[in-house]
Amino acid sequence: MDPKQRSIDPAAQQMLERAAREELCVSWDRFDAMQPQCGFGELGICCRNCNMGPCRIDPFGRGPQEGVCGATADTIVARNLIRMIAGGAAAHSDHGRDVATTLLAAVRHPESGYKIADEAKLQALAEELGVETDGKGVEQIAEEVAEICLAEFGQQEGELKFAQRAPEARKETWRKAGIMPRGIDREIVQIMHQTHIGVDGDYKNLLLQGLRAALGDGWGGSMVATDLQDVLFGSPEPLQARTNLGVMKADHVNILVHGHEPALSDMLVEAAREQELIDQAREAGAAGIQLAGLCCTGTEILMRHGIPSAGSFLHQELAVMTAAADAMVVDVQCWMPGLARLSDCFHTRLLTTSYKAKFPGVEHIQFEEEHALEVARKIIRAGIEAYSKREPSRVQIPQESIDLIAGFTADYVHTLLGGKFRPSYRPLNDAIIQGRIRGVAGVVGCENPRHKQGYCHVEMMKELIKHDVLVLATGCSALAAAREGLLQPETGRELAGRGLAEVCEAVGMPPVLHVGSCVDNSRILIACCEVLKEGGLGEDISDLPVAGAAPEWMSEKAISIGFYVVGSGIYTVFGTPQPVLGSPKVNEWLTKEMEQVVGGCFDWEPDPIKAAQMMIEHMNKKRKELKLAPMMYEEEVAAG
Ligand code: SF4
Ligand code: MSK
Repeated sequence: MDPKQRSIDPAAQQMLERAAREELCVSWDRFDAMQPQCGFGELGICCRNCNMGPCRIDPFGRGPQEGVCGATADTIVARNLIRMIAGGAAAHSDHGRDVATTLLAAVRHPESGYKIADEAKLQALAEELGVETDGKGVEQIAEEVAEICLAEFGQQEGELKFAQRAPEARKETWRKAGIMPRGIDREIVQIMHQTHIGVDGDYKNLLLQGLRAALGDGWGGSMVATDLQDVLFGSPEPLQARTNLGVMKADHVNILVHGHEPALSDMLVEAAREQELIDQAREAGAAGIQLAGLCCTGTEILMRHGIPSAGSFLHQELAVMTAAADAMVVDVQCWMPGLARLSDCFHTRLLTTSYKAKFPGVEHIQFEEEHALEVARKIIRAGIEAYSKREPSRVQIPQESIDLIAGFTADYVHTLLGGKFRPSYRPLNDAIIQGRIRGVAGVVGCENPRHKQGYCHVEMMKELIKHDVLVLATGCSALAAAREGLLQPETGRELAGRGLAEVCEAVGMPPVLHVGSCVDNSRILIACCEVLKEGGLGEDISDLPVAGAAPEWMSEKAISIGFYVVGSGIYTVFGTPQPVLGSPKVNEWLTKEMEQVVGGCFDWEPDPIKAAQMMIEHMNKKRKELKLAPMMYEEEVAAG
């Protein structure tokens, strides 16, 4: 296929041309080879939950309508879906647990090299969690906070501490629906139990448990991850960085760090700056060490240290194909097993580091928090060794790279809008109330070779900002926006509607704010809470003119995020449908009836412009319900 049909990014297109020329296989090729994909799987109507099966329901009504046990399409679809939620919530939340154990390692093992970077955030968190701080040192407070957070994961009964941050009205909704989350471990175990052969056959009951587990992720595991990462590695503040494959340097040792958890990547930042290692790189003939990120672990070090990002999910194989990636270090989530074979075609040393994420034949350097800095040094040395095996004649690094601003947290927005001396969300609320800003959209999630890479993210965001919608982006979505210049104040403002552009200009921000990695979608929930606290826009998140979208989603984590966002009362549009169309009843519940339960629901729309219009329509409806002023420049917007 023409590379231009596969990605909107010229750098990706160049690498795809190379792949075709050199007959290298990447995810897009494997996607094509997989066609036609299994229709039963797409519709969600195959079941392998016991050995009487596998069973599949005939979607045309001509064959079996029940599995061997008698499970209907509704049961099978709902069971499969909430097992996906369990997978996604587990990934985020286990990440959160790892951060809590890293915080413990930081205080119990000073030799680990970790330091507490944001003591103010630690103090605030301690106060919120009821930790007595008087007379205690930072280490002791951090230890107690980490232990309380760890206990949240296994909490058997009662309400999560972090879920108390939600507005009262929201908590009441959850209690009434029986979906106030307990510890995520319990919620996930319950999903696995409930979906076992011969347990729950009620699709609505199954979906409610899916919601409960997802809420335990968003208001539990992911939120713990975000908060403790800020404590340990520092709360991000807006900074300038660069992204795309062009950040790799032909004359440097290039070390790419890929995955999700900053425990290792943050330490690699420190190690890569050590003079001894830089000298070793120079002795090997390189000009220095270039560290660059991929996916969310890349975003973690981008927004805290300005380390460049080589790209998003679909860039991972393309980065190896530059023939200049000396080491690619992966931790957990979103690294493709296909990297193993591809890196063998080059000199790249692919290194796994987590006991949870290995691959046959791939070199493993075990990451241990207690010796984090030592492990990071070992990885850098591996990259330097690999550099000497590089074949300079094969190196082809695309020139493309672009500046971006990242690091807009819910906390920082206070200062950004209200100023250092009177931090406040008031200016944002006022801009929404007066009709300069129509509403706020969270455009998040992955990439997927099913779509032209980046196209849906970018077109949706352009349509939204044109209609005065402030966009918050995370993960791969934010990186797609960055590659198009949408994270630059000037470029972004040119594309924004007049009302939004005026606000952006007044505070010096782009109309698309990069708020972090996948787990940082929890920051969007907190931002909604802050807007409500500021007043004038209702009592509950479901009152706000806000919407969510995952236009190019692919992972189970995206489904969990979707469910906790909708469960928090936010209308959300997914690009392609979740695998539920095999049950019209489940589909109806997710896209309509769920709104009666939680005040939000899903929609599926592959066309990004239409999807953006659906989100805008939803915001208009909410504005009307709140009796807000008409949009200031509506006629200009309508005239294009
Ligand atoms: Fe078939 Fe029921 Fe077993 Fe699923 S649980 S494989 S539908 S018999
Ligand atoms: S990395 S989960 S592809 S956003 Fe978080 Fe990107 Fe999706 Fe992975």
